[in-house]
Amino acid sequence: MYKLLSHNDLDGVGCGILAKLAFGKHVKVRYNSVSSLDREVEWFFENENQDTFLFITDLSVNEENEKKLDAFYKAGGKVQLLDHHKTALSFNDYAWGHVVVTDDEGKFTSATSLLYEYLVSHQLMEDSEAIAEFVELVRQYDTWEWEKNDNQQAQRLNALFFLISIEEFEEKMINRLQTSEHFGFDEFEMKILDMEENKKERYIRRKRREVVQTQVGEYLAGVVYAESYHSELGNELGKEYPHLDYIAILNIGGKRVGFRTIHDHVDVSEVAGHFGGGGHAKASGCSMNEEAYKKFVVETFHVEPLREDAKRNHYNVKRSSFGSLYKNKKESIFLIYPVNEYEWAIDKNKTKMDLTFTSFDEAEGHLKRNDTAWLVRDEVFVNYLMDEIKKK
Ligand SMILES: [Mn+2]
Repeated sequence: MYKLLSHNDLDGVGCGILAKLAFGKHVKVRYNSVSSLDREVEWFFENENQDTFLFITDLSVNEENEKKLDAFYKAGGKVQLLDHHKTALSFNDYAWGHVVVTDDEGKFTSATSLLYEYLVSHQLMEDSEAIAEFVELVRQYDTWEWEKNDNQQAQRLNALFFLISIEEFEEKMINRLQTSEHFGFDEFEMKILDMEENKKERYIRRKRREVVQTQVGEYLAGVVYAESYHSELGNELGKEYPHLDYIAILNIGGKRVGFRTIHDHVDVSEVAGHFGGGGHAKASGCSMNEEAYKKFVVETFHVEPLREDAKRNHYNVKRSSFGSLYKNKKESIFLIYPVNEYEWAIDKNKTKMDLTFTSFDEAEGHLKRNDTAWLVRDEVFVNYLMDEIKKK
């Protein structure tokens, strides 16, 4: 018998699907949240036949279970942990641990891609084109490579995963992978995926107007409440407000915080680690402990949300040689403009500020971080210019 304990996201369930394809009815699969895995491992030791081969994928265990697993392995037990999270690298110290963040070609791995490689190389499964395509979609989704590659199929696979129950998803995928030459969606799935996409876009548009900005330690965070679409939301908000170091997504009901960043200078697994959580450099999470609750909920509750930059302007646009006009809640007016080819300056209420910047983006970042200003609409800009002309 085999037992697989895996994460309850697409990558984790991808592992369950592979295990069922390989072992059929000889495997029991349980999906877990980050926090429920350790209970399942304890249950395994207390109740399961100790001849069972235990796989743990996409998650890692606490110190106590780490010791138990090692003792189990040393006493002849069969166990294999496969993970791709940076925070789990220390499990490579064990013969039963295999943690790889990037493969030999420098590509980011996922738990599903690691398990596929394991099963094929141990001759527990035959490789197939459809399965390899499915595994690659899961990997691209889990590592965000799909975005760079604009791989909509990977994004849609995850959307489908959230539209139906895990059981239904497993069943559909197992059938498809056993019978099709190539992986794809059927017509009905395509239709509901289109509808889902529109719904998600509206949701994210609304959330863009609910972000509050707060300093947490050395970083400036954007804080938003959301129960759904965490990955896409974190990414969209990060791009909308690039001056923020990361986005903290609060799920009050689940008492969880998710962290996302689009920046290379921030490692959100460290941010989550500070609050007792973990994850990847670009995506991580933690339980909402007292400190996180205070920082992200209590201290931000009365802060007004950020205003979006005006989007449909023709005249007041960013990086314009005529200058770009901003405003903030204190009714201060800011103009960012180039002084020469190498230098950008900011006028605050028509007085030049001391600092200068090497690029527009640097100047704007400074303005948004320190003065929470937004790009105003064309008509405000035009009035501003008329005023200037009148004075002259
Ligand atoms: Mn994963």
